[in-house]
Amino acid sequence: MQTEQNISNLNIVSSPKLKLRLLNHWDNLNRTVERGYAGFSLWDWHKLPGYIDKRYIDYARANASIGINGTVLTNVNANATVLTAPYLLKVKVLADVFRPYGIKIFLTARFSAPIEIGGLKTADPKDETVQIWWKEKAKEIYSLIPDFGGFLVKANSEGQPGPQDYKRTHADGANMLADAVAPYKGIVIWRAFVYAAENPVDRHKQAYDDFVPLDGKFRNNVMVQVKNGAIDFMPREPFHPLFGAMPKTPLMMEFQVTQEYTGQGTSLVYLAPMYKEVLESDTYCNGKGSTVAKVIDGKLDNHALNGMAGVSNIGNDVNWCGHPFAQANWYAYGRLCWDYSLSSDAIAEEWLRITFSNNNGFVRTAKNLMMQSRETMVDYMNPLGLHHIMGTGHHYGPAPWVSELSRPEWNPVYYHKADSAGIGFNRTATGSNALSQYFPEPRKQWEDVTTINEKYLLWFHHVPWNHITKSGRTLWDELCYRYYRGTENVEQMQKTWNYLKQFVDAERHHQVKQLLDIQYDEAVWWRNACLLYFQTFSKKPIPATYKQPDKTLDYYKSLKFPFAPGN
Ligand code: GCW
Repeated sequence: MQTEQNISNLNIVSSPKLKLRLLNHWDNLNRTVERGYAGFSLWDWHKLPGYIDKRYIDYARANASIGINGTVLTNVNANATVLTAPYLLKVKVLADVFRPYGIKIFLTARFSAPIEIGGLKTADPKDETVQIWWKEKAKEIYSLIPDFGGFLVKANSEGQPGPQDYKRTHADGANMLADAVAPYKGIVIWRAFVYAAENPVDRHKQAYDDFVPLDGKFRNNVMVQVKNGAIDFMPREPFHPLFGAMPKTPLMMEFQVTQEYTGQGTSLVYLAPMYKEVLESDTYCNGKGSTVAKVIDGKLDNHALNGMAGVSNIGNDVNWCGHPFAQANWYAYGRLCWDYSLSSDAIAEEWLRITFSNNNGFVRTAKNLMMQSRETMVDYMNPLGLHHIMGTGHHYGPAPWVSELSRPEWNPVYYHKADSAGIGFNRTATGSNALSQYFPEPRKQWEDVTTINEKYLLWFHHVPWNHITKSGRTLWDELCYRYYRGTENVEQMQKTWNYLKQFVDAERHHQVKQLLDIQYDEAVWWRNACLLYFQTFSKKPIPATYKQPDKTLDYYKSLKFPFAPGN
């Protein structure tokens, strides 16, 4: 009705393509939100269970309207306290509020909970007292929440405890929890986002190395949740090589809706094109047409379980997501869970019509703005396959020069490998050979610098500065071209938004305008800082036709953001 379509002859049959359509909140019990840019957590744990904030109901309604049917309330960097009796009473109240809207609750399980809140000496999954502890915990949870969805677990990654602490495998850990929830039809979602500082192998390869040997070893109520790419929600990543490589295990997609690496709280970046790019990528695991979407919907391998998870961008901000356009990403994520074959364009159009205006001129122009925003962001942040060159800790802004962090794979220099010869990560057979983890067709396409789609060029290759790219420009000139094109496009976005003033209420127009001004400054900052730094290796000038950076590299290196949000 809000899109003003004729409803006199409604005849619509639509059923979801995926069964589990989940939000993953990275919300801490103290209400801070890891990588959250929309205020504090919605969950007011202190006042629960007595006080039911009206927003819990609004949250459930909003999610139900786009088909989201489950929510993980707590951060994957987990706190065992949520599994204690007083907190479970609070969780029960939320479950009761969400139930009428068809939304199930899941919790993150801290693997060491039996020690921390159970008083046991170990959390070894092969230890019987540990197994019994989890069985009792599951029984307690289900007595309060009979339709509890299950556990999401991040184990043995970035300091989280896990089965490997006891020389057990991820499957041993997941299966122990799966056995505890199985009597109640619960499931365990085990994350594949694992990498270890002690492991000298290219971080790109580590999850595959760990998980592929475990294919077929998980209980049938376990799903393995895989991020869209092998590194970490970068502005652009090739699809994760695990998709298609574990046919005996249902793999769940994990997208990031919150904009940790894609402009945080200040940038207008519509993410549906990024999600679609991954979903439509062809893994070739069962021959041509074996897209990532077909792997996760389970049809290729007859899996009963299937689903997607999106790391939430929701907080207690007055408009839920902070940036007025960030809500489009929540919306688009939900719509794609329901039907991943919808186009980004169609979803943007729906969202604009129900959010701003049905004026066709407005919709056409604003949709263009949204549709180009992701490519623009890639251009001014991470063009040509560059990745992981952001600031330390808060991940805000550029810092490709960082090289001193204790873990090698936390340093941007690990990823871009710029030197006097060139730039990029050689992941071919002469380098880390991460490409060997892909099926032959994508591998062949990507291993050859002449056939690779240049959007992935520096992701897979270390390329000489004088290499001639498809445009005819040298690599260095192409890098400059893309960084400048990105900032020019943000300028264009500002102009377009100014033109749209006539269609949008003054308050929201002004909000977006101010944010676009910040985005422009950030784009120039990314461009200048990265080009000045890479220039110390290329020793080539930024072509004179471009406006030259007005600040020095030292200036950019000196910038500090001690209280940047989400950290
Ligand atoms: O993207 C990175 C984030 C961490 C996050 C981690 C993960 C929850 O920087 O904040 O931790 O990934 O996905 O586990």
